[in-house]
Amino acid sequence: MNNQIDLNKILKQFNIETNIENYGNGHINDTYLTQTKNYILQRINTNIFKNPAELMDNIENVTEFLRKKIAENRGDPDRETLSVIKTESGKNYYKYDDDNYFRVYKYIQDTYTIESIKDPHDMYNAGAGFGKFQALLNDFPASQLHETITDFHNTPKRVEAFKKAVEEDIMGRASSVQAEIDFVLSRSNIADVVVNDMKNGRIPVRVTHNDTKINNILFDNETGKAVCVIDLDTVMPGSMLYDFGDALRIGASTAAEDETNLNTVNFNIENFMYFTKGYAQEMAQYLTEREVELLAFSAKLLTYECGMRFLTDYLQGDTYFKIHREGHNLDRARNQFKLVSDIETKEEVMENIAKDMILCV
Ligand code: ADP
Ligand code: GN1
Ligand code: MG
Repeated sequence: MNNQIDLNKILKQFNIETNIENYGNGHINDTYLTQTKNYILQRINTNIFKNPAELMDNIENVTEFLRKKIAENRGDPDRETLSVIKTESGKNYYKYDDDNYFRVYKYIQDTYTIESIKDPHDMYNAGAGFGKFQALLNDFPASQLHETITDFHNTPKRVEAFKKAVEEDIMGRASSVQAEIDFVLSRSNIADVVVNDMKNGRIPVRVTHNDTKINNILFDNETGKAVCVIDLDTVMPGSMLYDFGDALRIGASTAAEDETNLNTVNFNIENFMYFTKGYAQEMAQYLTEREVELLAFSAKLLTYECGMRFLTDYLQGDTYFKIHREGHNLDRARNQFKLVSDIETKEEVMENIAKDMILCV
C-alpha cells in the first residue's frame, strides 16, 4: 500500500488518535487495526470499486437495517453487524485524494477468522451465520442497493471476459496455460444455468452478500458460533446460490485456495453436509424447489467462476487480485480447477445430501 499516506492523519478525521498496524488477509482492500484494538481502518480498493460513495451508502443502509432486526431479536447490534464510524463532518468515508478513500468500522472483539476449515462443526456455524445474514435481509428493499460491481456473478459474462483475455493475451502467457484454458472452455455450458433461471423467474432475486469466503465471517472466541458477517462491499441483488456455492469453495476444500500440491486439494463432503445443515436451519423456510435442486451445482459453478477469474487476471497481468508471488493467480486457478474436477465426481451424492438436509429442518 501507498507508504506516503499518513494514516494517523486519516484517523484524526474520524476523531481517533492511536497508532495503527496492518491487519487481515483479504485479496482486495488494505486493512489496518488500531493499537487500541477498537477500530478497523480500511482503504477501499478503487481500482475495483469505482464508486466508493455508493458503496458506503449500501453498507450504511444494510448495516442500519440489520441493527434494527438484531435489536428486535434481542441480539447485540454492536457485535452482530458492522458499525460504520462517521468522520467529523458526518460522512461514512473519508476521501484522501482521488485514488484513496478510507472507512472505519468498530473492531469486533473476542472473535477470530478461519482461513481453512479443520473441524466440520465450524462449517455448521458458518452455514448458520451466512444463512442468518440472508434471512435477516429477506425483506430488505433490494431496489435501494447500488450495483457496486456490475455483473459480478454473471458467469456467462465472465466467460466472455475470459475469452477476450485469451484472445488479447497482453502478457504473452496464453500458450503456456493451454490446458487450463481448455478446462474453462470445455465447461462453459454450465455458466448460464443460474442467470437464465433468474431471468425466467425460476430463481428469485434476493439481497445477497456475494463474497462469502469463510474468512468473511467472525466467530466467537468462546462459543465458536458465527458472530458477524463482514466484508459487505458486494452486498447486492443476486441469487442465494452465489453465497451458498462460494462459501463451499474454500470451506469444503481440503487445502488452501493457493495450495500447489493438487493431490491435497479435494472437496470434503462432510464439510458440505455440515454447512448445508447450518444454512438450512436459518434459510430452508425461504428456499424454492429450484434453489434446493441447484445447491450442489452452485459449489461447482462458483468454484469454476472463481478459477476462471484467477486465470483471467493471470492472463491480464495480475491487476485485480493481490498476489504475493510470481504465478500466484495461476496457482489459484489450477487449485480451483482441481476442486471443480473433484466436485464433478461427487455432485450426485451432494445433491442427495442437500435435499436431505433441507427436508430434515
Ligand atoms: P477484504 O475485502 O480485503 O477481504 P475484509 O473486509 O474482509 O477485507 O477485511 C480483512 C480482514 O480484516 C477480515 O478477514 C478480518 O480478519 C478483519 N476484519 C475486518 N473487519 C473487521 C471488524 N470489524 N472486526 C474484526 N475484524 C475485522
Ligand atoms: C476476493 O475480498 P476477498 O478477499 O474476501 C473477491 C472474491 C473472490 C475471492 C477469492 C470483491 O474476496 O470475489 O471470490 O477474492 N472479492 C472481490 O479468494 O472481487
Ligand atoms: Mg474479506
